Amino acid sequence: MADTIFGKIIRREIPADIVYEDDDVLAFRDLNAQAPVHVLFVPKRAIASLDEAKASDAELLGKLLLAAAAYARQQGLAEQGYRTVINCNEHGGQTVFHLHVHLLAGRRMHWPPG
Ligand code: D5M
Repeated sequence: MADTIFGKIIRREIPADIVYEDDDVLAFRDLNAQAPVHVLFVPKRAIASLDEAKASDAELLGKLLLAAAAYARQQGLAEQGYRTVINCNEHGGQTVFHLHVHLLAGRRMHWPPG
């Protein structure tokens, strides 16, 4: 797949406010925060979108969600709650084609989302 801005962040070619890292996942603050806490969880092995994910990506996708949940718990965000979002393709609002999970917290979320 084509390189993206998130690939550059993973390779440390451009700066980001990194809040979590393990062998498979990198998490950093969203530049365009939509909530008091807005962190992006990104797999180091890039998948362009959720639509591109394969059965062989199941473990990596699970790790991504569990990393977001663990971070939220560790930051004391879980009791009040939070939202995770994966935007997919144009109508889903995806702008960076390296799959990522948004973790939004610190305010009450609205439903339905816009
Ligand atoms: O989300 C892509 C998100 O990525 C969007 O909320 C802005 C954010 N973004 C874009 N460039 C950067 C950098 N350089 N650092 C941090 N955050 C960034 P999507 O779901 O694709 O619309």
